[in-house]
Amino acid sequence: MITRNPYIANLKAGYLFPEISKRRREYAAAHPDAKIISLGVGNTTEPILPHINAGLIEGARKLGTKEGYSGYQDEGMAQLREKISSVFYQGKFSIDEVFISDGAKCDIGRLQILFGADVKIAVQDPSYPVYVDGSVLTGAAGGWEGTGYKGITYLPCTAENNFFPNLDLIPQNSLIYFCSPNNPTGAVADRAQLTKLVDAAISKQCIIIFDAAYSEFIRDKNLPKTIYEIDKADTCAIEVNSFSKPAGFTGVRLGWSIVPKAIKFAGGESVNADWNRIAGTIFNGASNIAQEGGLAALDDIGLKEIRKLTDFYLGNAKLIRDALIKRGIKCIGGDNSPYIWAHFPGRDSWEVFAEILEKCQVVTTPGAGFGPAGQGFIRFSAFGHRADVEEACGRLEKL
Ligand code: PGU
Repeated sequence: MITRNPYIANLKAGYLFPEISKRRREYAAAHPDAKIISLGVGNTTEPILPHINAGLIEGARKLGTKEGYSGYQDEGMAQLREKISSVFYQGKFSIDEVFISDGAKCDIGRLQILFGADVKIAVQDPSYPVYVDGSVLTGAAGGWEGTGYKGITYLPCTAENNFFPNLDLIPQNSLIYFCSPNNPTGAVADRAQLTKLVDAAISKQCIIIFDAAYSEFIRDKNLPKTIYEIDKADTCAIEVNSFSKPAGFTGVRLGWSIVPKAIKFAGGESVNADWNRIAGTIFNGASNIAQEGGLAALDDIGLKEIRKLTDFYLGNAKLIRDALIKRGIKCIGGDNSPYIWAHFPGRDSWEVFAEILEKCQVVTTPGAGFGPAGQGFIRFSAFGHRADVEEACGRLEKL
């Protein structure tokens, strides 16, 4: 018999979100009359807005015509890559630095192949579980030890440090995962903080994978929406992003990664060239239909729809935040991000998760699922229908 991949055996628990779904199903089975509301997984709920949807429909229509048909498209539709560079990065990147993906999560998984099993990892704690679990899968992290995985440097982001980590903890020559607006805390790093991060990465010869999946939720004009607003970030940072949350494409699947040509490995080799090689080998591109939808999302009307949709979810976030504050629960996030990070000091977050489910029939996500520093916190997602969010907020009175 073939032996099991030992890296998979290193994973301590199942992936966080299926575990939450399992607990929800178990609760529903035991309480068949409960009207459960999910503020758990960050899954979009609102219909795709008409102009962007028309782009998707047009994409499908074109495939049924001789003139409009298209097949494999290597790194993605050139027009979309150009548009991404001009809309989000003032045309700073050439199209061969913009890689279209089927979503940020999928690209994070593939990007880990760039660095292999020997790379040192530094990660915000708490953070989106794919950074750590993916590192375990590639062998860059070892087995579970104490409260975390061996080989991972956890960078605690707590109320004490205003949810921005101590950069002195970052090891030399490491791969740093950084997400802003952050999932799960909702904290957004300001320009001075990101400048410090880039400076630390350069001086310690690190590469940053910057996850900007929630950048379209930033409303404060002083907050950077991309790491490339920071000088020299193009020498040390890869950025991943997605149409999932801003355009409602969680089920459509479309994202992108910026891999600047200026980033080099220790031996001087081009990271961009290696990424091109990897992507060409194991990825055959995002759906052409999704890419047509992406193009529609980035023209003037599409961008207005993105604004409208993100405004809607931010409206939900405000309701949740206000409801929690009214209950005397301290929280952050929810103003420039669709997540609210609520503090239940001294409590076990899985226990609080169970209590909220029991008393309010509201599904949340326990902070401990995002890393050791998430203990004592609960993440509330603002992705829901307004009526459900309003009802959930009312039920939070029972806490
Ligand atoms: N990056 C971050 C920081 C995310 O929070 C998510 C989704 C993604 C990437 C995924 O983007 P795609 O472009 O759709 O691949 N996070 C959600 C969904 C859970 C999951 O497993 O992806 C969440 O609830 O955290």
